[in-house]
Amino acid sequence: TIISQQQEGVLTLTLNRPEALNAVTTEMLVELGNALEQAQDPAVRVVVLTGSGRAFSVGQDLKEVQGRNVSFQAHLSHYNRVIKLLQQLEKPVLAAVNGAAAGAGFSLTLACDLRLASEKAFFTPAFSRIGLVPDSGMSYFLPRIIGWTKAYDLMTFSPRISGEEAFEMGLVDRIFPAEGFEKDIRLFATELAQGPTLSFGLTKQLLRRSASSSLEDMLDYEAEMQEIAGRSQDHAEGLQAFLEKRAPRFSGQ
Ligand code: LHQ
Repeated sequence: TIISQQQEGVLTLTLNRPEALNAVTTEMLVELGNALEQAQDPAVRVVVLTGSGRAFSVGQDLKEVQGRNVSFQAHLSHYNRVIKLLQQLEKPVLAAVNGAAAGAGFSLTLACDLRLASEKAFFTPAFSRIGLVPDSGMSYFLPRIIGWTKAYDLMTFSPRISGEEAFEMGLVDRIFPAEGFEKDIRLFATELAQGPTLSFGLTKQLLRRSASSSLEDMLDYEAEMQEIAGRSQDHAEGLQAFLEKRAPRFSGQ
């Protein structure tokens, strides 16, 4: 249910149940979690999460849980493992949103570092429409990305948000034409993978800490991270390339 492909430092993980609009099953979550654990390999410098067919993912496969007296807490532990792995990866994680992202499918995109959307993408929280509350990190990420009130509004009324609207509210970072979307994502990701990915990873750690820290703490933590970045090969190369007026060749180390 997950296709994993690695090329030029980019690991692409594709949610692959196109006949079910990539509705999420337990099997898919276990496979995705395992693939994300493998993505810790330093040869992987960027991770792309996308969906096959016309949707990104419509969230939990409601047929899998319907009529079964599931423990929501137990079931969500599978989602939560994936959300934590996406956040903990010390490298850029890109959501390439090719179509519908609903419910926990929407949440998955929020745990990624950037959302790159096709013109055909749309987002809908969906939870409130079936009497549930947001899960899989949505209540954490959404207010931090678009602000408290807007997040409350979306999570309560659950409208369909087009890629364009999502872009305007800062939920989507780039929009690409539907035609050639895969190629555009590949180019974007490959270029990013040639960047100073160690510094990207440290920056991600800073942002994570920033979500619940004081200025004092952040100043100390920035200095700590800069101590690491400042001793990296990429910093030495970046500095030298700047002085020699040429393009840097970063290794991610
Ligand atoms: C689906 C689904 C789906 C099964 C479309 N499941 N079949 C965690 C813990 C435990 C339990 C519960 O959940 C969670 C986390 C969650 O993710 S809860 C939220 C689950 N997701 C939703 O509620 C979204 C439901 N889907 C929709 O609102 C629409 O399908 C959207 C807006 C995503 C797409 O609309 P359309 O493009 O108009 O497509 P459609 O509605 O016609 O759907 C196509 C087919 O896919 C249809 O089946 P059919 O047999 O009529 O062709 C849908 O029933 C099926 N489908 N989502 N989540």
